[in-house]
Amino acid sequence: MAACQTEKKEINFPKTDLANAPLIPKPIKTIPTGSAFGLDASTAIYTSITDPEFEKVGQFLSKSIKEKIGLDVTVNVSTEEKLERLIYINQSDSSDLESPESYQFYIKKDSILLNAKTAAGAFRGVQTLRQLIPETSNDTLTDQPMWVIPSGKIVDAPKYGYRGSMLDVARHFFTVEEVKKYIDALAYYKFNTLHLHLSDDQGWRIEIKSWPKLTEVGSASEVGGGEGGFYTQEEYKDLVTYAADRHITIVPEIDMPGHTNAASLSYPFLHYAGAETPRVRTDMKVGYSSFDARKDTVYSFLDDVICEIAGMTPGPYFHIGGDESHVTKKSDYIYFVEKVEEIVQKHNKRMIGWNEIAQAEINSNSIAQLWNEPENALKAAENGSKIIISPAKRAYLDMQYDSISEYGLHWAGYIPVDVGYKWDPETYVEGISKESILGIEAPLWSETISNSAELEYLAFPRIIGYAELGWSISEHLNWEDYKERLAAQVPYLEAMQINYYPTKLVDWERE
Ligand code: TNX
Repeated sequence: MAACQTEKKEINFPKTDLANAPLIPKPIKTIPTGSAFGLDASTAIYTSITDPEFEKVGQFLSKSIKEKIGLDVTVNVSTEEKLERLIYINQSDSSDLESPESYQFYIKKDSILLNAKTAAGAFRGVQTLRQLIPETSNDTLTDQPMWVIPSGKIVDAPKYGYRGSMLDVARHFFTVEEVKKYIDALAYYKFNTLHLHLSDDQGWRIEIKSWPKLTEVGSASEVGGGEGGFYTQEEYKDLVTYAADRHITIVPEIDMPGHTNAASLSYPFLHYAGAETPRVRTDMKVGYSSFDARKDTVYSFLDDVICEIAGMTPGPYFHIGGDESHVTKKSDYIYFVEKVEEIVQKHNKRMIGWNEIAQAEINSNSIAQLWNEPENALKAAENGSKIIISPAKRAYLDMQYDSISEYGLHWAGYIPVDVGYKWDPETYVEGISKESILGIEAPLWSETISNSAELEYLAFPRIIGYAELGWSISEHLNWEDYKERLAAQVPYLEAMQINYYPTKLVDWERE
């Protein structure tokens, strides 16, 4: 060291407690060491370069830091002269990292080490770090502003490999920008799946090149009489990529054989004799439409539709709906589900359907999504299928908070924020073992909502609780502790301009 170069000064950090950081979802283990890492203009991010996806995670972190506190932090730039502190995102083969989404943090005075096996794990870890960065800097510790991050170790992994939300873009259409905004918030709370309900009686929302009338005719309506809309294939692919950049898988759903009025209106040969005659529908009724399960042409049509959508969907799943086919004869329904399952598999996707599909002899590789009475899901689980837990009484984001809630329905009851949180998917459905559960999903049906502000009013804050139910171990699910951490989400929600229902059950940390 040159004689007149001053020695690095010790920074006198205030005492910190990593264990009390308001992280959601709560990590498996946090071991505080009482000191801190000072994020400042002399900090740089480095990542493993063995996998280019790790560098992308580093870029995501850098962009998030810039957005949150306005600080520029370089990624994998080695010429940084004044570099004093570093954040290293490391691809690690450590056997402590059990699942692909596991991660570990070692936060020390001069370095933050984030270990993960996969870029998805690193990305989940980065969300934890985003939550640890304070909104305001401490300007007295050194001669430049410093954002104080509590030191210690974090060991974390998700409880379930499937943690999702569903958005109904059929009852009301939501634009690409609106869906992206929702994806951003899902990513922040470590969700890994967005299920898009792309078709229903009131509208068909995805361009199918071989059957153009689906959108020419079937997309121009929605509940309440609005103009509807649809995603072109380019727009859908853009959404898939945007989600993938956040390690979120898109699950496309074409709901059938019921909920198909818009499709049958576009192509009348699809219509089933026992169903109501197709016409433009803008009401909220369910259970009156159906495809004709006994016509070969219906299956050629579906082969094209599933082929085109599967071709744009890198994720492993295709959701066939299958709910509320009240006018389809049971034998026709069963025949239909079994035929469509073959088509889905032919296009190399794993079938998901609402729990009614278990009336058919479905393959054990197919997945049933539980939403109402459990008998069908229990039958599916007995036959070896995995189950997605979405009970309407607990996990439906479109249920009103209370009797004076502005938006939403209440056929499954009211779901105040605490009721939405106080249950455990692992034990909620008697008879479904832990091993059978693929994960949890919170659906948002859109009969009563038509833009981001309304979507957010129903989704937030409840979706944040479902993030924790899907990720954190059962021992950590505790409303009293959670509601304190939830209150601390306000700066994030406000910065992102996310509308939320300010329930009186939570003492919100507002200015
Ligand atoms: C039931 S849940 C439905 C939807 C409605 C929703 C409204 C399910 C599989 N089907 O068609 O939009 O209730 O809450």
